Amino acid sequence: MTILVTGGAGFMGSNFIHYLLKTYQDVRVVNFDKLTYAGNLENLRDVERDKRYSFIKGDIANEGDVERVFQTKPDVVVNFAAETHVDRSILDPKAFIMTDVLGSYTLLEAIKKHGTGKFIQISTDEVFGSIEKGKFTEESPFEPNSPYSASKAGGDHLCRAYFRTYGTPVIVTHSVNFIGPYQYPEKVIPLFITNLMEGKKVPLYGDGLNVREYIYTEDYCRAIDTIMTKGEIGEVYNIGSGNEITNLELTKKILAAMSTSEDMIEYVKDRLGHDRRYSLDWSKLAKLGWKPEYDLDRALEATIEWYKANESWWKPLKSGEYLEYYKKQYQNS
Ligand code: TDX
Repeated sequence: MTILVTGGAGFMGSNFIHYLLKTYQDVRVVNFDKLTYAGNLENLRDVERDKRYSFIKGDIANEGDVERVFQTKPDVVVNFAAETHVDRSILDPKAFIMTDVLGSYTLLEAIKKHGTGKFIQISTDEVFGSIEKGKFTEESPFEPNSPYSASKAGGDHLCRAYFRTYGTPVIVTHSVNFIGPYQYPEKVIPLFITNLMEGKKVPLYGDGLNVREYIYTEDYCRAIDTIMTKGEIGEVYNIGSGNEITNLELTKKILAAMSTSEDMIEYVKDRLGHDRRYSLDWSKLAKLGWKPEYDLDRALEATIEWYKANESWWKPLKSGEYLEYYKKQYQNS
């Protein structure tokens, strides 16, 4: 079986490639990645000589690149390729529209032409907007609030439309926030852990009372595998964990786990359009036999340990383009 993983050099894509190669002997994994700032072949250094693995550089929004990668005749396509950072989408939305909307369209067109067994769209809880109480189900309406979530919503709508119109074998997945190894140090958890390791303060947005739900990388990979093997074409699946926490509580947990004082918190200006809370009902996925195994404390412990052991992975990332981005991000505050 050939599995095409787009965005395989990114955080979740590379975790999923590791998972596939560990779990399945008889598999061929094609990693198709544009290698933007968030794509890093270092994430896959340990598998690059594995005969079951290959890498093709290219952009999901480029028809020629996509045509080339479909010559590998994938049985399954898992679309991890995306621009994902909300704050970057606020500063500069265009890349999000190009990759998350046009990229999804280009892949769907290629599948219309070449066919594949299943196309799994990786998406987010953010497309549903913010919810004060209760949980979003797969039927909740899309109410995106950032250029990032609007772009993801656009890609997801195209998936639905291609299934309805052309019978393209699409499954859309929406997930809560991730926690785990190889996450680029712009997202709150790796940013805070690595800042503290460097003796820097952690910038907490607004009142710190926004709520997020976190799933550990390993649990998430098993969820995608469950959907890949047992999910029904044309369906939508939410992936959650029940691990909900405010940013402030999360920050305090990180500070305590790293034996640092709460003086290291720096309250900064709130994110524009900052969603208050995300929460997903994932009972539909549970019916396929999946459940998460990591609670937040265990996930956090494993993640902090990984960042401590892999300073040589993240240190080089916190330079160059990264510093330019933070200059823009904080220039008016
Ligand atoms: O410096 C920070 N300070 C801070 O308080 C950063 C980067 C974030 N935050 C807050 C904002 C959010 O309430 O922490 C929370 C989490 O922020 P992010 O890690 O940026 O994630 P979020 O905005 O929730 O979006 C994430 O989850 C859904 C991913 O970035 C998306 O790609 C995914 O779809």
